[in-house]
Amino acid sequence: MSASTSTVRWGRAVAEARTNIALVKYWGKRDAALNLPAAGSLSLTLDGLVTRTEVRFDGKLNEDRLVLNGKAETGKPVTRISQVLDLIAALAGGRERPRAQVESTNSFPTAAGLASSASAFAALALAGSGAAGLQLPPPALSVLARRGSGSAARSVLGGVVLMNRGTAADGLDSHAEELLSIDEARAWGLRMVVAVTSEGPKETLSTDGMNRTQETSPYYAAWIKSVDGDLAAARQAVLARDLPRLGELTEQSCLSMHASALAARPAVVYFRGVTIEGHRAVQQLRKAGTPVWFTCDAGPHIKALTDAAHADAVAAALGALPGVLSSRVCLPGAPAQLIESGSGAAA
Ligand code: 2P0
Repeated sequence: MSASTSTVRWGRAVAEARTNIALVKYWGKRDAALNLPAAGSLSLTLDGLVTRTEVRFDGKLNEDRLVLNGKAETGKPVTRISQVLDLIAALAGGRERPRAQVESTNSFPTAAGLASSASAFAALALAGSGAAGLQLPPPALSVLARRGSGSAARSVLGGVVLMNRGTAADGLDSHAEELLSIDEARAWGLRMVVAVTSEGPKETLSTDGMNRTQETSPYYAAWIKSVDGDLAAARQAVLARDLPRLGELTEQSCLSMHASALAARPAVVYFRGVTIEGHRAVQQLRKAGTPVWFTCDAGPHIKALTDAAHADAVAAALGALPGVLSSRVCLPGAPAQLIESGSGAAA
């Protein structure tokens, strides 16, 4: 082991991060190697959908190990966490690092299809850097999480989060920032209803879906061109606490993103029948006076932005749709948190 490595305190740490739902979506990259987004995005961090991750550097291990919800993983998931741990080692000044035991659990059933790389890589970035003795400020932590997964950059922060596209070639200005704290977002009364429509892993992974959209969709350029304006308008709507305007932009951004994906060749289709029925139900609720707006991500689940006074009724209405397995109301969530850190088994 190099001299510089021996000065790093390789220990263990535990961190928690929550998933987030984008109101202005991220879909496309300006640099694949550094995982830099082609445009900014805006999200709500959600309470209750938590990933808890322990990283323990251990000089006795000869490879990184990942245990996800009690099951040992191999292959690509391990390679992805190893890459983030290598970046942490570089930040810590170590030329080499001990291998690590990483154990991660989700507070929500992975089979429900809500398992998210956002909470996973935000928790990994915080636990990994903590286990290497680093106390990274939120922008640096967000940059690190972004290297694991673009949406993870946002889960480092709580409340309403703005992800900056950045312009620097090294990507160091491409990080998230808090636009409203968890307390401000809760005081406003923001709620996200999540209706789970199917079990099992998604059919096209987000990274593959967005890459295919970027490479083949004739509508990709128009989609990216629309994001800056939507983002500026959504930022204003958040600062003005204008829920109808934010909701309108949320629904537009989601449908524009999916329109670009639908036009990819071959098409990237995340909707199922129930997803479209969810959109229709949200429109009908809105016509009847409920402040609620539809969104969905790289999967068939229905999400609806609403307020505290209407969230239970929205969850009940979406929960009653044929094909919806369960629905829940999520409050704005907290930033990623370091739960424990200390010396571990690292030699
Ligand atoms: C978002 N999604 O803004 C968008 C909307 C899904 C649909 O960010 O390639 O898993 O790891 O950076 O973060 C999912 O993309 O993609 C995503 P990578 P990620 O939430």
